[in-house]
Amino acid sequence: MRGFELGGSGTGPADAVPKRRIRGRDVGRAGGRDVGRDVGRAGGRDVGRDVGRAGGRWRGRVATALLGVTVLAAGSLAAIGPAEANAPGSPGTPSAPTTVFVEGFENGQGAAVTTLTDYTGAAPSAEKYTADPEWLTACNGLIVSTQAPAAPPAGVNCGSFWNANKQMAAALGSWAGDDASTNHSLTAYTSNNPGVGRTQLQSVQPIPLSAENRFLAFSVDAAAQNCFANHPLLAFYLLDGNAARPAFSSPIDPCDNPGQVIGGTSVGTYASNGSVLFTGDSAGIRLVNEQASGGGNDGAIDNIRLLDATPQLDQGFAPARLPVGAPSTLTLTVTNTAELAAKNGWSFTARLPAGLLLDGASAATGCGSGAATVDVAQGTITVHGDLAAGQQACTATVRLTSTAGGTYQVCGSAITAPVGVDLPGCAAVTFDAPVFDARSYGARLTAPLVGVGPLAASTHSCTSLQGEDGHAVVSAGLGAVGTLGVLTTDASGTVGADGSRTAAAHARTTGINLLGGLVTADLVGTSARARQPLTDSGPGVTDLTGATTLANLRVAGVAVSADTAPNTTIGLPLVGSLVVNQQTPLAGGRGITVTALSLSLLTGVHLTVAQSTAALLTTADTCPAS
Ligand SMILES: [Ca+2]
Ligand SMILES: [Ca+2]
Repeated sequence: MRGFELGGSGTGPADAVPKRRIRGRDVGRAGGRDVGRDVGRAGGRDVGRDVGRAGGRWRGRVATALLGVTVLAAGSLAAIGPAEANAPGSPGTPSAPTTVFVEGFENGQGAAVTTLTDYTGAAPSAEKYTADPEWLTACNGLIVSTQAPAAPPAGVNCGSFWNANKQMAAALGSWAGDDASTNHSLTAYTSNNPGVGRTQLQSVQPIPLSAENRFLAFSVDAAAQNCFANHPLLAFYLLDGNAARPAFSSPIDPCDNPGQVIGGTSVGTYASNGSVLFTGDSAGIRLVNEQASGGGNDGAIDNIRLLDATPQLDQGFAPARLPVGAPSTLTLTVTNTAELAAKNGWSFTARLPAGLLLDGASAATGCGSGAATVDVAQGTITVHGDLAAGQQACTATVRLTSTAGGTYQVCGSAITAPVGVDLPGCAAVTFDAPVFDARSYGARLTAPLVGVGPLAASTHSCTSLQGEDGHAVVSAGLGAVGTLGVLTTDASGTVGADGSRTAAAHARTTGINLLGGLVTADLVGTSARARQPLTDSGPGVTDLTGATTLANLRVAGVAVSADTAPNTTIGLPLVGSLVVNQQTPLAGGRGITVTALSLSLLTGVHLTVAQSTAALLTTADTCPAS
C-alpha cells in the first residue's frame, strides 16, 4: 500500500529561532506574594495613628502607586549579563526581563564609607555616578554596610540615623540573597528637605547597548523606614544623549507593597511601571526622587538595574489541521515581560507563505491603541499597539484559509520590521485536500491459471495534486475468449478556479468479439466522475456521475439497448452471465466504478471491458490499488 502524496508547495523555510536561555528566576511568583498582607505591617509601629493620614493626604498618591508599581521577588533579577531575548513559546506567560546593567555598590568596598561620587563600579563599565548636591549631603549619597564604623563620617548629618542606614544595608542584603553582614547600599535618609525632582543618582558615562528597537525599563532594590511619614518616590529616566526619557507614569513607592519587612525595614525589588522604546547604542541612567520632603523619605537603594524588557511575540494557528477551504485563525500574541511595565509603540508585520489566503475583514486586535491591517495581495498583517502597565499580554487575530493542500510554516523570518518585540518561534498549519482516485482500463481478464491486463490502464490516484494520465492499445487478443480492437483510456484530477476538485476517468473499447460471436459490439465505453465543491467550511458533498455507452451491442444475436439500465444481467445458458452497465459505489459514497461489460463464465474466467473509477478520498483512506 502506498502512502498518499500531499501537495507541499506551501511549506516555508524551516528556520528555527535559536534557543536562548532565560536569565533570572521565576518572576511570575512575585505576583503570588500576598501584597495586602504586608501593607499593614508597612505602617509598622504607628498603624493606628497613620491610617487616617494615609486615607487623607496620601490617598491619591498611594492609589496611583498601587496601580503602577510591581514588586518583584527577591533575586528575580539576580543574574547579570548581556541582554538576551525571552524565549518564544509561552504566549500569555511573561518571562523575566533581562539585565543589561546592574549597580550593587560593591566594587572595591569594605568597612570604609564611600561617597557616591567617589565610587567606581565594576569593570568593564567602571561606571561613575553623580547626583544633585541635595542627595550628596544630609545623610544621603553614602555607600554603607554594617561593617562601617560605629560613628558616621564627620559632617554627613546622619546623627542618630546612622545605625538605621546600616540596618537597611543588611536588610537589602538579606532580601537579595547576599551576605547581610557585608552588603553595601546607598543611603537616602534625608536629614534635610531635598526639594522636588532632584536627581538622586545619575550615570556619568553612557552604558553600551547591543541591540536596537528594544524596550528598556528599570528596577531597584529599595529599603524604607518610617513609612508612616513621607514616602520616597523613585522615578527612573533613560538618558538618550541630552534627552531624559521617563520610564514611568507613577514613581516607585517602596513603602507600598514591600516584598518583605525585616526588623521594621520594608524591602523589595521594584520595577518602573513604564519603559522606553530605545534606538541607540548607549544610554544613561537617572534616578530622581520626587519626594520633596525630608520628613520621612527615609530609605536606601541597591542593585539598580537597567532591564531589557522587550515583549515576546508568538504566533499560532487554530485549528492547526483542517480541510482545504475551511477557516483557521492566526493569533499573534505579544507577551509582556514579568515586571509588567507599560510597553508603548511596538509594531511588526507578519508575512504569510503563498497559498494562504487572508480574510482582510477579519483582522482584529485588542491591544491598546492598536491596529491590525491586512494586505491581502501581499499576504501580510501589520500590527501595532501598546501593552499597559500591569498587562500580561494582548493579541491580534486574522482568519485565513487555503484552497491548496499542504503544510504552511511561519517562523521568525516571516516577521519583518519588528519594533520592540522579540521574534517568535515557528508555527504551522496543514490544510488537507481531497485525494484524487481516478482509474480506468480497456479490458481485464482473470482466470484460474492466467490473467490478462489490465490493458491500456490509466491512473491518477493517491495524490491531491492535479494531473492526468492516458493510454491506448490498438488491439488485444484474449485467447479462446475472443478479441478486442482499440482500447483508449484516460484518468485525471483537476482543481477548479473555485477550489472544487474533480476526479474523472474514461474508457473506450472497440471491435468486441467474444466467445465466437456470442457477444459483439462496435464500441463500449464508460465514464465516471466525482466532483467535490469547496464551501466556506471546507470540502462539500461529493457529486457522483457514471455512464455507459453501448454501440451495437448484441448478445446471441439480440440487440441490447444503448440505454440499458445499470446493473442489467443477461443470462448466457451453459456459459455464464453478462452484466451490462455495471455501476458500483465505493468509498462510502465518495466514488463510483462503472464497467460496460462484466462477463463471468462457468469455467471461472472473468472478463471486464471498459471500466472507469472516480473517487475523492481523504488522507485517512487507504490508497487504492490500481
Ligand atoms: Ca549591594
Ligand atoms: Ca528623612
